[in-house]
Parts: sequence; structure tokens; C-alpha cells
Amino acid sequence: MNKSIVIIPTYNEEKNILRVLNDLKNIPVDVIIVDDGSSDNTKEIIKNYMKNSSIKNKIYTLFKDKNEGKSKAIRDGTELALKLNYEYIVYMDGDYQHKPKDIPKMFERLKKHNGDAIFGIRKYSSIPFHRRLSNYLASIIMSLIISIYVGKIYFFRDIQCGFRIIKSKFLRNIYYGEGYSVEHLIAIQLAKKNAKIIEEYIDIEYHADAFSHITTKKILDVVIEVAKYVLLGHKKRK
Ligand SMILES: Nc1nc2c(ncn2[C@@H]2O[C@H](COP(=O)(O)OP(=O)(O)O)[C@@H](O)[C@H]2O)c(=O)[nH]1
Ligand SMILES: [Mg+2]
Repeated sequence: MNKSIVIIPTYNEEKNILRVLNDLKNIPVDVIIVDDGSSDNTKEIIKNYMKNSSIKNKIYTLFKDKNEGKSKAIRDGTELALKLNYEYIVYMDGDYQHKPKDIPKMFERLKKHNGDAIFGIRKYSSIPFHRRLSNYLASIIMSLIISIYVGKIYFFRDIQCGFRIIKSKFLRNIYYGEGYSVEHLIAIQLAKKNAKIIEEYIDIEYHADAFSHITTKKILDVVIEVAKYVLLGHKKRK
């Protein structure tokens, strides 16, 4: 079985994706990039980068023509990683807010604690205040929902963080939802599968080129997606 693969969703990340790929050069992982119809040069930049024969990471690309949102990108990337038989799947943003150098540290902690999944916790001091507040509220509310849904106490410290490593066998038959609901829905389903989830602080950089695609409507959509999932269940939503 192959070891680890990083899935990176990108949408208009021409200023950032090269920085992510360059940092990944030093890490023994393969890579899947799922681009969702970027209207900038993201695709061309990735294609050019892949021409460089000195790169050790094996890179797979899924270039979608039509934008379908982050959840569907994560779904498509995960399905490919499962087909390719990778044992661990690393999820990381393509805007260089997450740092590839944290991957080995997360693996180390995952293995030390014999976990099935490790979720990043963004160091709160680096997060702008309004995002800190909404992250905190979302984490408390989702922890409560998950605890009730699963019937066991959970407390997630940063439920919205997209930087995670998960054992691939827990990612079979997952419902990924729409828009930005994917992190929440995966957390619910891992808890339901009784996966041992641990957490670790990661670096997060709010640099000038990291443009957030999140809008108030997309946040509302997450709430609706989670409510539908919890109330209607997985099978009916497929
Ligand atoms: N494939 C794909 N990636 C997306 C989409 N929306 C956002 N992303 C990527 O998902 C990651 C996180 O998105 P971002 O808007 O920065 O979220 P934030 O950091 O939580 O504000 C970035 O790498 C984006 O390029 C999308 O519709 N499709
Ligand atoms: Mg971002």
C-alpha cells in the first residue's frame, strides 16, 4: 500500500500554489491538486511546475471545468486517493495559509497517540478577531451537535480547520456535502465511526495573497448542510 498523499483544493490560487508545492518538495508525500475551474493562471502554473523532472512528489491533478465548491473538490480528491490505495490522506489548503512543514509534526503526533485522524488547530493569536469568534462559536456548536448525534462527549477546538490527516479506511462511504460544509461533515462521520481523533496546533498565516472565498451565504449553507445531515441522515442525502 502507498503511504501518504496530500489533497489540495485550489480556486484562483495563482499567487500561492507554487509556494505550497515548493515546500512540499521536502516532504515524502504524493499530491493531488483539485482545481475547480480557476479563472486565473492556477492551472497553467501547476502544469508548468509538473514539467520539472527533479520533483520527487508524484503529482496528480483533477482540473474541473465548472466550479462545484470545496466539498466536492475534497470528495473528488479523496475518491482518487482511495482508488490509488493511499493509507493516509492529508488535507491542506492551497493558499499557503497552512504550512507543509507542519505535516511531519502532525504525523509524529498521530502515531505517538495511535490516532486515526489528527485535526489542525490554528494558533488563535494569528487569527483576525472576527474569524476567531466565528471559529470558536462554530467549534462549540458543532461539538455539541456531534456529541448528541454520536452519544459521546466531543470537544473540537477548531472544527473549521482544513488541515488534517486521516487514515483512509475511515474515509470510505463519506458524505461530503456542499460548499464549505466538508470539514464539519467529515468530523461528524469520523466520530460516528468511532475514529480516534486528536488535535495539534499548526501555523496559520494571514498573508496578503490569501484571499478567503467564504461569504455569509456560504456560512449559512454550512449550517443548512449540517442540519440536513443530522436530521435526514447520510443515506437519504446521497
Ligand atoms: N477546488 C476548490 N477549492 C476551493 C473552492 N473554494 C475554496 N477553495 C480552496 O479551499 C481552500 C480554503 O479556502 P479559503 O477561501 O481560503 O477558506 P478560509 O481560509 O477558511 O477563508 C483554498 O485553498 C481555496 O483555494 C472551490 O470552490 N473549489
Ligand atoms: Mg484561506
